[in-house]
Amino acid sequence: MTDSVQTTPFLDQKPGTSGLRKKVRVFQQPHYIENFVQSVFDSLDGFAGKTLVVGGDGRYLNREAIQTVLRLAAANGFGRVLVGQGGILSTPAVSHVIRKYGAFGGFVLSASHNPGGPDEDFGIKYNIGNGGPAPESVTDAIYARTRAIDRYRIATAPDIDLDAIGAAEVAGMTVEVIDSVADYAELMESLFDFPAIKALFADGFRLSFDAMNAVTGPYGHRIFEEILGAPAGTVVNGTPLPDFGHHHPDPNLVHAKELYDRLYGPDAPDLGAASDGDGDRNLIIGRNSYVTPSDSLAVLAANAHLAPGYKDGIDGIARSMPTSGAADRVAEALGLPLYETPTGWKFFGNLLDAGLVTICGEESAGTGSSHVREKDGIWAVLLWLNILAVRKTGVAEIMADHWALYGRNYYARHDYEAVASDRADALMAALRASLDTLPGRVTAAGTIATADDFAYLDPTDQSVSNRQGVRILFEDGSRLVFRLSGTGTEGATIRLYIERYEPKTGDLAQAVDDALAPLIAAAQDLADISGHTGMDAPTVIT
Ligand code: VG1
Ligand code: CO
Repeated sequence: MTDSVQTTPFLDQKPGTSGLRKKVRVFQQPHYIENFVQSVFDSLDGFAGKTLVVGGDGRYLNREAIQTVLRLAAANGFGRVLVGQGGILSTPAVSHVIRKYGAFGGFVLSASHNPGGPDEDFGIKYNIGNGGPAPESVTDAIYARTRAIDRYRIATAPDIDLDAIGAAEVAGMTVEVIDSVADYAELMESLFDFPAIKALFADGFRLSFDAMNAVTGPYGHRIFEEILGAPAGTVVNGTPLPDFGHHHPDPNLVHAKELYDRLYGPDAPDLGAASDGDGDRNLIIGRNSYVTPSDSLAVLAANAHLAPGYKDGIDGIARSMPTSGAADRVAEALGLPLYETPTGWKFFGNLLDAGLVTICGEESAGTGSSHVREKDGIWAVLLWLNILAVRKTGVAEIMADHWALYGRNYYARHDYEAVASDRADALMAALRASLDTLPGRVTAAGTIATADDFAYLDPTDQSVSNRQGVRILFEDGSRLVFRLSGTGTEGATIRLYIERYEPKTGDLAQAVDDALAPLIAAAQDLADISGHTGMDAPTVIT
């Protein structure tokens, strides 16, 4: 039986950088999830009888939200839904399953790296038929619909058993509960030299992979330990927990500190890696050798041809605007196009679909390729493993070689979290108002060459995205970028991205803090960060 339920709009259902993210208690309001999911369906055409994919990162509310999505999908006329066992599917796995089974689209239930639990965060993201996040045209339509919605359609049906693999039924619609890992593991095996990586582990190579009590636990256990033969214990924190064990599942130097200490401690493993809540991010640390995500993107692009899936080379590279220019140097050397997009994976989808690029990345620990339409944490670790297996050398040596060839982009990101929204807006407004006066100004870090608010013209559909971050470019190629986060759920987060290029003939072994100190001082001066925020230091440095 299907009911049409009357409802009234919630005015705060605006998707951000990556879907709708709010506190769990916001999502728990009656009609809240239903309104959003119905608004997604109301913004789409032609899905009657088609397949939908649903999965999440296992956080608090995941199972309940999945049952709700199933009832709405049935009432709205979908023919079939594929759901990960236990409600578990990583973001890249959802992307792959959509593509592999020709689904109409899918929902990822996750707030990614944000904490989980009854007092923490939840999220819903809709992906389209190419497997990637809905583009802005779709998220804008969804938001408009959430502000006008007056009814939703929902089936009356009991919960299905999410743990039992196999077919079930919700009000006449087929639901197939699928193995969360199998399709994805098969894809990885098609891209990488598994025998070579197996031999690496058999030789005693040690990986420590921190799944952060989040979605990549089952993927890591199956792929690294069961299939590739890494010893038990390679994967730590490998069981997805609804509250991620009270941690932030954010693979950075603050929240993955234990991993960092292990890699910089005595008897360190050869490679340390971690992924986030929904499995799309990756952190890479060699023995005594942290790799910035921007550098990791450059190294993966430069060495991708060593993996079977990329043996004929890559077509191009895309990076988000705040990501360092390290990948640009690789693109230039390889004679490949380099695209600079706004922050968020949704901007890579068109470039990948058009075959303009093969590898994409963001400074926020996201790298991926044309194999799916999301960033992919396990994929990045496997590509590193494949490269290490072929080059038969360590991470630190690979980095030193890379910088000796291309020069080094010293880089850091400073986050000022939980700033009152009006204060953060005032800082950005003042910066934007000063843009015209900046060129020619002399600072602690040298003279400013240009300053602008980044705008992106999508070369495939000519769509324009404005106000994507303030860029201040210095005469020596150094750069400061300021933007506000679009994924937080409390106040505002100011992100300051700092970059300085050192040519290969320069000093490639400086401490990052020292290399960036003059730029950090200039940023303070130009934006009056402490004056606006009342904070004298960032809350997180990555
Ligand atoms: C952040 C990152 C961005 C990333 C986004 C989603 O967005 O900066 O690079 O694409 O999170 O990642 P923002 O707007 O807070 O800066 V995830 O792993 O949360 O899906
Ligand atoms: Co994520």
